[in-house]
Amino acid sequence: MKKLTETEIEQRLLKLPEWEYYDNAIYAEFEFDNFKDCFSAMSRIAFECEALNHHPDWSNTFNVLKIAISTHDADGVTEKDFKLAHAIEDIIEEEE
Ligand code: H2B
Repeated sequence: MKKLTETEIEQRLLKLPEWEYYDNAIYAEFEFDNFKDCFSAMSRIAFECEALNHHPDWSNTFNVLKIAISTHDADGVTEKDFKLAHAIEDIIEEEE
């Protein structure tokens, strides 16, 4: 999978206002009402990641989820990362 240029990444990020390009990955932070809601979203995201065979580097502290996505093989950001970011957005929007 081809690594996207910074211009291509910024262009695609216009459709993902919560996300930014940072440290060779796309990055977002989500805050939920509580831990249960956060972990519930993480479980749903985990199944989608398996389906896409693409996985985020993420961390959770109580009600906050921090997600970074990159394509290790391409050593950068690819279309696969945007596909997963959009899937994550869809899941989080449903939970709200
Ligand atoms: N997820 C992400 N985010 N980046 C990768 O490069 C990646 C992945 N590689 N999930 C996949 C799995 C690879 O390890 C398998 C073998 O397809």
